[in-house]
Amino acid sequence: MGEDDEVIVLDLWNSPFAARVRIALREKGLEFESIEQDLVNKSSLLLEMNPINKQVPVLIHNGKPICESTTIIQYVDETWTTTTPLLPADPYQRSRARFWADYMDKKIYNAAKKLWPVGQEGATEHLIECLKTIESELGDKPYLGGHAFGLADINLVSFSTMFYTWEKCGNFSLSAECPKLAAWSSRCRERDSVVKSVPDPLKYYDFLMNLLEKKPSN
Ligand code: GS8
Repeated sequence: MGEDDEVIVLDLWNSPFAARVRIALREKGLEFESIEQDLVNKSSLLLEMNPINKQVPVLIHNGKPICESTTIIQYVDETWTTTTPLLPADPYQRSRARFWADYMDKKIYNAAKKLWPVGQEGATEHLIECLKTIESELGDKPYLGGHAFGLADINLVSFSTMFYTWEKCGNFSLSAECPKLAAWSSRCRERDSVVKSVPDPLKYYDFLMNLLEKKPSN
């Protein structure tokens, strides 16, 4: 990173998508400024930097905005190449990393969203089925990409802040259903980049319960 590089994250402590960006930057050993956003009253900076989606996270690198967490991680990897690759070099393995990174959003996140405020019919079973698919892809590898922690791991470990909430709302045990995935989560959560970036699962659970209590039911 050049001395003049300015790296800013339009951030939100409880956003798993923003956590991904914090993890990627920390894996690269980069210094960055985090600017916490208010999603109820969106800042003019957020609206200017992400006018299409108006969402966090946004990475602002030397004044240029990059949006969408998975795109940001890939940008970070392609921009700061000297340390800790986040994607494999081989094109086929890169495509697999991207496939699994996408699976976390399309399948896991969408399945988990159905657990609250009131669990929908079959929501827990569907989420467990999706988690088992990852369990099987993981097999006996330490990380989804093999020996190196990378893009697909980042996209899933960002959700680990919600694992306890999923277990409580879905009434299941991750370690009983998917022991390899639970062990993978503990392994990832020993990494400094993850410890510093992913909020404590109990804190996330309390935050969500408070939010749901305040929301009128309809
Ligand atoms: C999702 C970002 C997102 O949902 C990504 O970056 O990967 N696909 C995107 N951000 C939420 C906060 S996290 O729940 C957000 O900014 N919501 C505000 C809004 O949609 O208005």
